[in-house]
Amino acid sequence: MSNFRMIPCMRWFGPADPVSLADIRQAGCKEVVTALHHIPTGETWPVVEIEKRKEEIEKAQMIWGVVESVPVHESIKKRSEGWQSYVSNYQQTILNLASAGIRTITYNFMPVLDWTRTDLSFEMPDGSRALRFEKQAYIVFDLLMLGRTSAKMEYTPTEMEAARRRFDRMSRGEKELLQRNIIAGLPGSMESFTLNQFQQALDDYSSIDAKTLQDNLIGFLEEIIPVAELHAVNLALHPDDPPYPIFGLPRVVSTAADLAYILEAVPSSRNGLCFCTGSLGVRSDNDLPAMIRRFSNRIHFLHLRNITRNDDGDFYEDNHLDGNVNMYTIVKSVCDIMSERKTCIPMRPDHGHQMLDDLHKNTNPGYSAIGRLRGLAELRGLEAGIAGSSPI
Ligand code: CS2
Ligand code: MN
Repeated sequence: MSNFRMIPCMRWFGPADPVSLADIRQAGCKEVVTALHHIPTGETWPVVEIEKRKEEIEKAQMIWGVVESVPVHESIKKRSEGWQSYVSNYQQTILNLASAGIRTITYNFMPVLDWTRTDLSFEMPDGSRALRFEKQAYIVFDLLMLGRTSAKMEYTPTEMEAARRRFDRMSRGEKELLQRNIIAGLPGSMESFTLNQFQQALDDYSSIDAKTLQDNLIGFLEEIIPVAELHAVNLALHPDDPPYPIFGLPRVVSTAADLAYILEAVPSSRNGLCFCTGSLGVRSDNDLPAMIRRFSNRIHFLHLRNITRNDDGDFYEDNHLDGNVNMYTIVKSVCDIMSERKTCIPMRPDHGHQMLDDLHKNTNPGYSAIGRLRGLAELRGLEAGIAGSSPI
């Protein structure tokens, strides 16, 4: 039997999270994934605040294993005024976390918006609720509610006509809900916009194409990876979600070629990935098991989650063992790389369905306790079956 198992984790949004540390422990977690969400993006995380959070987790008999996320300030992504001082703050935060013994940091490099969905309460056939991205709803918002100027050039006449008909049928409440879902900030994302603020944030990127954004990412890594090396910290870049451009914004962390470019440009092993199967799996041209093998020793953290997609660009978050991501081949590949590398990789079930008692509770979309507990249990069972059948 292989000794190297994924480290079961769950994300915790801090003291205000309706899911408690005790809940997370009872779900079978050894480690907690969290961030200091109360510190504004761009500011240095003070040692005292880090220590306070760490002690709270240790009191609940777990470890703060992974930080998710230390968000990257927009000035760094745009290389606009003041970016150097935000880089210095980021470097100091890496050092402060390392001094507390926390050595894996997740971040993303998506402009303006973190992850994006159009429906946060999509009813599954069994009555549970899932998160969904529906292209037509996204077009309704982009074209008819936001009214982005170049949107017209990006959609077919049929798509625009269908969007107009849909918009005319929508009630005021449905329109408000759609807007809130897209720009009012999902759990974990630090930004929340009004329509005007959102348009302004998009305009700020008008001169930034994919090549520039990619250069800015590499430039950022060249500044922070030496610090991570010095303090033995693993940086784990989360892929784009969804993994294609939206609202005319460039995306540079979506494909195997994107990941290869980033990892080769800054070849240190500290420059690594948070391998999120739910994000990368939305593209049918991403061969996930092949990517796990290819980027093996650069994978520092795993988000295991499933999606069901269609050819229109719609997807919903499916049960962890159902959907287009073949979870058996994923977990099998992860077991293989862990025994090759002789290491255990932290893993969280990422999101889960709202189900059972949680349907009647106030929950963070995607982050209710029971759905994630189910996902984690299924993933660990799958792993135990695979690992148990392999030689020592
Ligand atoms: C989301 C994000 O994709 C996800 O899991 O929950 O909040 C994601 O964790 C961050 O973008 C990573 O920086
Ligand atoms: Mn993820």
